[in-house]
Amino acid sequence: MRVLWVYFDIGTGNYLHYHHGVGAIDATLREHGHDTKLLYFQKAPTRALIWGEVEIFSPDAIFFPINTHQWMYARQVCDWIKERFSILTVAGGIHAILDPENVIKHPTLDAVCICEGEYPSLELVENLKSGKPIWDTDGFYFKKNGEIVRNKFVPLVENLDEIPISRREIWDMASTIEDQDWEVQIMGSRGCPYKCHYCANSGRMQVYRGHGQFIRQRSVEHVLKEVEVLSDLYHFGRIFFEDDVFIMDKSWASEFCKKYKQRFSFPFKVYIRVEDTTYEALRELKDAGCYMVSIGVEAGNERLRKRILNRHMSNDEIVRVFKWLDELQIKVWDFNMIGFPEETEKTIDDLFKLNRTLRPHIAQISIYYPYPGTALYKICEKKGLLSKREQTSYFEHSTLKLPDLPDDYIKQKFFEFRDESLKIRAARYRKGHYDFVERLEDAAVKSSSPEPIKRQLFQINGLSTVVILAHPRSEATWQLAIKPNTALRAFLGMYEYSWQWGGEGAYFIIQIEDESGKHEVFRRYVDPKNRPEDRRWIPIELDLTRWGNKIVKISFITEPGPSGDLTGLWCGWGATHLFQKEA
Ligand code: B12
Ligand code: SF4
Repeated sequence: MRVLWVYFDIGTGNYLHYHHGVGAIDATLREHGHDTKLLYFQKAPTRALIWGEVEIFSPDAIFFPINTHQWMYARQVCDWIKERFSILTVAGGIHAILDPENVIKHPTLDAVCICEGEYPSLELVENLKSGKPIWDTDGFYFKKNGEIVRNKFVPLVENLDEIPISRREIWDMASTIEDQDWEVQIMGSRGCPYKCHYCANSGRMQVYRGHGQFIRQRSVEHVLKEVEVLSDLYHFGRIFFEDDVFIMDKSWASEFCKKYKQRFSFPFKVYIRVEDTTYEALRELKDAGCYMVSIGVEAGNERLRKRILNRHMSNDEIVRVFKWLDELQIKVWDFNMIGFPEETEKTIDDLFKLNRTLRPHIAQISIYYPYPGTALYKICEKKGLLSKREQTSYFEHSTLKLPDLPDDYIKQKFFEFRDESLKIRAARYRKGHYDFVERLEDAAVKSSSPEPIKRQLFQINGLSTVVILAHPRSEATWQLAIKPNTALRAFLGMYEYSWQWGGEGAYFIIQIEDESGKHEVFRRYVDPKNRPEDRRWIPIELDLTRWGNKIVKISFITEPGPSGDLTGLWCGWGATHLFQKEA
């Protein structure tokens, strides 16, 4: 049988992503000889494209893995398919599990998988193949002659090692890995012991009750086998173990660390939860090659965190774990959210403050999105806070009607937090005795571009740093006392967007104004679109000794190239700082 996967990954940062659920079901189907293909969309497709693909592959069933954000795209594509074909349309995934009654109501959808999909999908496809009726396949709700048929829930897969390791054939893995900065993702477990009110896992725990063990872990050997299989097939440099909480079972984590480091040297990252984390567990992770952990901070206000989010860790506990991570030199990526019910200006402020204390390497912010089937969704519903708006990601707008916090305010705080996170990062990587990127607020700025001068994370040839983003024409000026023996260092770069389109490069200019007037001390034309040698970080160093012990105005100026075309000139002043040379 032929199964066509249609997977939407729209509004999720423009990086290609792998999906473990699809991988696991796909490996199960392939093991039984079924033919599969993936249509992967980062932009909404057109009807003509969908029709063309369906005609070419001629599937027997079309499978939609859906989360809440992507359900709107799946619905649309389902409608288009049914305009022309009578192929079985099936939805599954977290949104289908948490809200099956609403999902199955969609007129052009034939079936919804209400549980883990490996065995039910196999049975469905085998039934199709043998020509048996499909309507009594367990694990699904069906629409049969306009009536909804609700079949039994299939117990959770008891032994995860039974699920074949996916070779990820339907994915364009080479591009996905490169897009993910040479990282592959693996999951060693299912389930989470916590019950955070906003998280789909807490809803899933309810739905799965009575159907088997919610928390399951693959054997260490099986996970290591997957690393081996993937490293035989693909070229990658790092691994992300995306288990919801990597250190759930300390003896499992310890055994994993010991065995992993004997066989592999890929640096890796994991999610951890503050309460489960001990110094010893972190030390073992570090020793095995863990270079980064992700931690949910989510709220800075302890009361809000406990009452609304059902997260019971204290700020002190969070600070303690961050200290350990600093000591062990493990980087941290923390997750934060704003826009909860009962959120106030003060609780948002608390989140900023806590992050300033924690100094994560990356601080991610999103706007709370109520997922059907979760405890917090029900609270929002009860309080009348839900709007009918759907959003394609949680980086857009609040979908709640919060009486005290207008959407515009939340959005403004969202952007402020993003800038704050870059400031924290710039401070962490502070260079020299005066770092201009960190001290951007001290500058007088002028810009004729609609994009203001601001901090931005630039990645060029895999090396990322926070820059002062300065679309031409722009000028940022600092008034400073220059210490004796000072030099200025910077890395100039134009973002990879500017390599393909837009204007013909830009001038990076440094000007110093002293009592005798203005002096242009540096000018460099950078044109990555036409000059491949400019597709890199360009290091510069200037001797400022002649201004030692003087107060000067130092300006970083960007101007368009000779054509005067201002489009797409993403100019970045990276790691721009003053330092004292050896005497
Ligand atoms: C790894 C992960 C990612 C990865 C991989 C994406 C993915 N969709 O799997 C990345 C980093 C890319 C990611 C991105 C996002 N994620 Co995410 N992610 C997870 C995480 C931690 C694990 C998912 C996982 O692999 N689980 C294990 C697999 C085996 O389970 P599964 O995917 O549910 O699949 C099983 C069943 O659902 C079913 N099934 C799944 N699909 C189908 C399809 C058919 C046809 C059938 C029959 C069955 C079926 O069978 C599968 C096997 O048993 C979960 C939390 C969690 N524990 O689930 C959040 C989670 C899925 N993410 C979430 C969100 C919000 C996002 C983003 C929207 C965030 C954003 N950037 O805007 C994007 C969306 C990306 C996308 N297009 O799906 C939410 C989704 C909530 C919701 N109700 O929609 C979750 C649940 C976390 C949360 N906040 O509660 N995520
Ligand atoms: S700890 Fe993480 S995965 Fe577990 S319920 Fe909370 S948010 Fe979800």
